[in-house]
Amino acid sequence: MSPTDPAQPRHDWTLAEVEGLFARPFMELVFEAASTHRRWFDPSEIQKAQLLSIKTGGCAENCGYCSQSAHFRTGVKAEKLMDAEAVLAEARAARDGGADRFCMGAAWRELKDRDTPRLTAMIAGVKALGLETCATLGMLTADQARQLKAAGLDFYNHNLDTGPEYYAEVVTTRTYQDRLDTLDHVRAAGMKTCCGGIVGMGESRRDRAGLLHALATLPVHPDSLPVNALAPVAGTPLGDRAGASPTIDPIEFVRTVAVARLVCPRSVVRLSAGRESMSVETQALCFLAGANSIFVGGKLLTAPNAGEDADTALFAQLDLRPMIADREDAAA
Ligand code: SAM
Ligand code: DTB
Ligand code: SF4
Repeated sequence: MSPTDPAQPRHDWTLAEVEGLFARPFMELVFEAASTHRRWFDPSEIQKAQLLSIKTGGCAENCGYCSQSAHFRTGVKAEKLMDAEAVLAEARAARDGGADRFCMGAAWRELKDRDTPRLTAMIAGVKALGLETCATLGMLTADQARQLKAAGLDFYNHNLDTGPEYYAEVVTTRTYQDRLDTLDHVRAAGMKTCCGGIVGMGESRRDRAGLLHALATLPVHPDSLPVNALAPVAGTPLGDRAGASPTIDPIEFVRTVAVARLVCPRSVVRLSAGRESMSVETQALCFLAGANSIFVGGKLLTAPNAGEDADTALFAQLDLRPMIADREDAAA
């Protein structure tokens, strides 16, 4: 196909165009997103990824949603970086439970060089188990990114979180450009990117469009695109403001997934945080609108997740099958 083929992903979206997609009649939007989804993916296949918090709490950043920031009293205790052996035991259990990708998350502002050898050992060990490897460790230098890639890291997660105009309402200890710089280093090292954001933080639809516009105009679209619904955490600024109620209208959430599918047609779009409190019907609409990945297991990093039994029932009810990672591609 030629680079100008209209079926090919575009990188020249304007914010007005993305806002225009959000404003489409809902039925048209979902139909178009479902049609695009079928062009690139089998709509019955859903990827299963599993998370592990390898270093919990005590983070220097002040992300207003996060249970692990040292700036807020949330009841999450700061812990040390886990040993590689303990991480590998969890990875083996995740693989045996049906996960395909294992994502190691650390509550760090940035990776410190003194921790890199322990990380590279973990990554090599998880890779040797036959899992796709992913990590989310905060900011990386170009050299650190190369070291992680050499150890066998397939994906790096680093979210833009929200649109550029709303960003300073969410976090002030780093800039949008800091995030973009780390994503540049990840791509330059030859790793795939996992990059998305959170909805339900009090942002406007324009901010949600701003997030998806930022993702769709990256030099390379994210390989994985997580769409999180704010999981409100008491003691954080955004959690306290939200209270215990759901923070985003389910139909607006589905719209966000549909627009993500349309502007980043080849990305694997993941229903991430907040899925636990979504009905089967909302999840089904999300899968119809182009979501094709979930986090499995009873826990995300610190927040609860829909457990194995609920997801086995979900897959059976909706006739879904696990997506099998392309091993050769993952190893490339
Ligand atoms: N410290 C690293 C960082 O921020 O990049 C890695 C871990 S961080 C917890 C990974 C992502 O999880 C965040 O960028 C955010 O998008 C998402 N996240 C964290 N807490 C959340 C919450 N309470 N609700 C929804 N998403 C959340
Ligand atoms: C992403 O976008 N969502 C995941 C993963 N990337 C690292 C994390 C969700 C965290 C939810 C809150 C918690 O477990 O503390
Ligand atoms: Fe730290 Fe990541 Fe939480 Fe922000 S989201 S406070 S960087 S762990």
